[in-house]
Formats: sequence, structure tokens, C-alpha cells
Amino acid sequence: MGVLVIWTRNPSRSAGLAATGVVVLIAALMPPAAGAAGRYVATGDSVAAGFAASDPPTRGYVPLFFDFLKTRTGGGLDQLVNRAVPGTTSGGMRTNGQLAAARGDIDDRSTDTKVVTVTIGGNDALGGDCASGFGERDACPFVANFEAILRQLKTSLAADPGAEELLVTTYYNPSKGTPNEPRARGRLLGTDNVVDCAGTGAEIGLNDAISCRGAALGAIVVDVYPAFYESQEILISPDGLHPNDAGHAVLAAALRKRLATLPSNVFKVGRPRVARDGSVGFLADVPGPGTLSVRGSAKGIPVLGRARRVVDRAGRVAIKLRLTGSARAALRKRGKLRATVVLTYAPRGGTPRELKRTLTIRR
Ligand SMILES: [Ca+2]
Ligand SMILES: [Ca+2]
Repeated sequence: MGVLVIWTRNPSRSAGLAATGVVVLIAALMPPAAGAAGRYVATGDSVAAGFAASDPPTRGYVPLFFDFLKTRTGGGLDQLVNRAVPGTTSGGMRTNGQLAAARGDIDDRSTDTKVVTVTIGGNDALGGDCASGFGERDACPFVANFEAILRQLKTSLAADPGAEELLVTTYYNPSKGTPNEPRARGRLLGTDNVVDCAGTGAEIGLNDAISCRGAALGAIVVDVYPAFYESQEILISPDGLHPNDAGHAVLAAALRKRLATLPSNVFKVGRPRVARDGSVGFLADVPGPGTLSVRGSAKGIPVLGRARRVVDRAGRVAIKLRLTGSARAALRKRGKLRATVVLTYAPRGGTPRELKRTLTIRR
């Protein structure tokens, strides 16, 4: 099966994280294959676009991460769409068509998106709006924009089949070892020099905002700052701002490693047991703490019932789908219901996985 790569670059030279932009639309190589294995949708600014890599379509962090996602361990994905546009701010991403395009890529019903990455905010940090920190919502539009971007992506992902990973990346310090290092560190980490969710006002830097708001909205946060800072290699291109090939490789490795640290969401479900009252019981084996939920539907009945259980350790868990009053009435009237039941296990700190079962509930 072929690999689909759509690569976009911005045709305008713009300020900030795209300052020396070379830009062309490279375009789709082939139409999406029906029943394809999975799509990776990348979004963001010049860093995500691979700007300053020797060959952005192959040496940027996005294609390098995709190289991993194509492997069996990485999920066997076969399509990459990179919508990143150099120079984009969080506000620009919402208004310049990038977010709409990325949502269109996810909403495309002939595909199954499995991974989405967001690298946005670097140009907000270079601009003046957030000069007094990323905690000032009135002055600094980043947080509101970032939340809106994640919510909209999540809305599209919620309607997409299967489970997905939505990853957000922080920023590296491009000025390590230069006189600008402390200032850049302050922009990224805030005046308290740490990334956490406890800071207020000027203590909140760009990386605090990305980490805290990203996690609050259910995204997987990939903090690239430490690995980038600790590397003894030179990771910044001569423009002083963008990663070179080695820098992009460090970013891709940080994404890979973050996925590897996610708790397992692989769980098993035994045969359903239908009780006399029409309720359906399942025994599930889960790999660790998290939440197990079940929901059911049938023709003309969007909600047969729902249940949810918090699990505090690995092992076997019972969960029961009890029919709603209207579902029981429909069962009495029809004599049987052909039900679709979806069980979801969400490991604590990880991403959910669904298993679907169809069964007949008889009166
Ligand atoms: Ca999907
Ligand atoms: Ca901070």
C-alpha cells in the first residue's frame, strides 16, 4: 500500500519563525485509499513544517516521527498530511485556513486519523502580545486560541472512528549558550523558570501554557525543552531560531519516547451475558488503573444505556449495561433488540481504546 504525503508550505515570506521562508505547495501525491491503515495529521508553524531542515519533507520532525508511526510498533500508519504553515501564530492557525484544513483531513470519511500533532505558539512568543507572560488572558490571546484549536480538533476526532492520540509539543530554547538565553528561557518557562500549573501571571511562560492547557484538554504533552537543552549536539540552524536536521531528530525522538511512556490501553472483554431484564453484563481484563465504560445503541434507539466504572488496578472488572426505560419498552414491543455495544477503557494518563460488540437482546 502506498504512502500518502501531503506537504504544504506557505508561499509568503513572513516574520518570526519563518523569517527566511522558502515556500511552495508541494501537494497530494495520491488520493486516500479506502480502508487505509491510518492517517497522521500534523499542524503548526515553521517548526512543524520542517523549516531549515535540509529537506523538510523527509528531515523535519514530522516526517521523522511519521517514519516511526509507519512501523508496526508505531501503529502501521500509511498517510501523512502536514498542514503546518511557517510564520503562523495561534490566532493565524484559526483564521488562515490551517485549522479548517486539518479538520477536513480528520473529517474525511474515507480515512481513519490516528495521530494529530500541534506545534503552535512560538510566533506568539516572538510577538509583543504576550510580553508580560502567557497568564494574562486579556493581553495575551494564546491560551484562548490554543484551547479553541484543541477543542475543535477534539470535536473532529470524536466523530472519527477508533482511538486517536492528540499530541502537543512545547518549545526548545533556541538561544542556548548565547546572550539571549535567559530572555528566551523566561518567555518559555516564565519568571519562575519551571514548567508547572501552579504559576500565575508572569510565572506562566509559553511552555507552561501549552503543558497545562494541553493536559487539561486531554492532549498528550510532549515537553521537548529538556532533551533539546541537554543535548551536546548543535541543534539550531544558522538562522538562530529553527532546528537543523539534528534538532528535528531530537524533536521526533521526544515524540516517539512520549508515546512509549503511555500506559497500555489494551484490554479484553469476555462474552456478553444478557440477563432476564435485558441488561448486558461484561467481564473485562484491564492492564491498570483507569476508567471502563460501556454504552449501547440499537436501530432507532441512540442510547440503550450507559455505565462507567473507575478501576484502581490491573485485573478483571465487571460492568453492566442496564437498559433505559424507553429501551426496555422498545424491547417489550419488538421482542428483541439488535444492539451495538461499545466498551471503552481509558488508562489513567493515557489514551482510550474502544471495543465494539454486536449482540441480540431478547425479551
Ligand atoms: Ca481515528
Ligand atoms: Ca513557569
